[in-house]
Amino acid sequence: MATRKATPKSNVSADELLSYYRNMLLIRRFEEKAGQLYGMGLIGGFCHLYIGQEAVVVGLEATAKPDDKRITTYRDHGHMLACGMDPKGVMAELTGRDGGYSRGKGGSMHMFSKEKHFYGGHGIVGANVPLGAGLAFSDMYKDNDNVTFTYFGDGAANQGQVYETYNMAMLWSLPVIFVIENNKYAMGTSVQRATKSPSLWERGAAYGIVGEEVDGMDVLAVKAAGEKAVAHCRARKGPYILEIMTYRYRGHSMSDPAKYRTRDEVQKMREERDAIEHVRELLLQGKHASEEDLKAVDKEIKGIVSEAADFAKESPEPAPEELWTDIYAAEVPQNA
Ligand SMILES: Cc1ncc(C[n+]2csc(CCOP(=O)(O)OP(=O)(O)O)c2C)c(N)n1
Ligand SMILES: [Mg+2]
Repeated sequence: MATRKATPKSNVSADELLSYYRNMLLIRRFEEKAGQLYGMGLIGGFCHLYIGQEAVVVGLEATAKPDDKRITTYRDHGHMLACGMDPKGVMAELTGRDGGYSRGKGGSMHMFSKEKHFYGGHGIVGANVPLGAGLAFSDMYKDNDNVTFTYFGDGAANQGQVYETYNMAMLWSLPVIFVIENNKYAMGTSVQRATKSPSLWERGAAYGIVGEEVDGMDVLAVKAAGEKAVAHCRARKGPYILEIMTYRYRGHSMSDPAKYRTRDEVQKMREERDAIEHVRELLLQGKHASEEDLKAVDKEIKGIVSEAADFAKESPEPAPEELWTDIYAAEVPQNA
């Protein structure tokens, strides 16, 4: 692994650095386990793994306060874990069990947590972008200082509804951070094959929205950029775009022939730019943690993930009557 210097932009304590390591490792191990359960036939339907992209959500969550809102696409397990949702409930939803966040009826792409202000999990590419602006609109309306993190991919960034949303978000000065997770591919289509204007964040300029490109394999760079974006939105200066350059190591979903990129390309990223290895090196080089400390973290994470998998296997399937629940709202909230 090539050695990289610590990012000078962000001053973080040893405890913070260790917590990023832990949170990124939780996502990675959770996703590896989800991949295994899928292979065993315990997870049905779609399953899009986040392996490789962990620094994006962990870096941004480090800048959030609990009341901030988050909304994302179908590649969503990492976002749920990073905002503090219970790994057991997420894994049980993946296996379609009653103990899951949507009582086993939603699966990988459809989980929500009111408590953690996590608004999904959306299978329709781009559709969550206007919804994210709507969440931010509610906070503007209530006159609080919350922000909404609205995550979407490089592929989604070519959709028309994204630009309609940019226009309205800037017009109303909404406190929304548009987070483009540019992992270089939309299914099997590379960014270069999809557009002649590959700098996705710069498109905000057409609407007067500021933004920047960020190294998404460096959690400290993500955090530093996130802090700027959050401060901008909390100060009611309007939306902000973060185009975070990242990479997914696994296929688009579990059924991906992977013919659109070489093994060497993936291997090179893993070996030279892995975000977890980066933080591991910073911790060891800075003597913030010893090999033993990190082993203890690995062990703790393994325990959490295997407990989640056991829970997911043991939880019963939802009862047939559940088919008729959670379709329409039982009550319409008046002052939520
Ligand atoms: C409106 C719509 N069109 C097409 C699809 C099929 N589809 C699912 S994911 C995807 C690629 C999106 O890529 P990107 O936005 O880069 O996100 P990533 O998967 O890389 O995280 C496509 C075309 C869909 N779900 N919704
Ligand atoms: Mg993509």
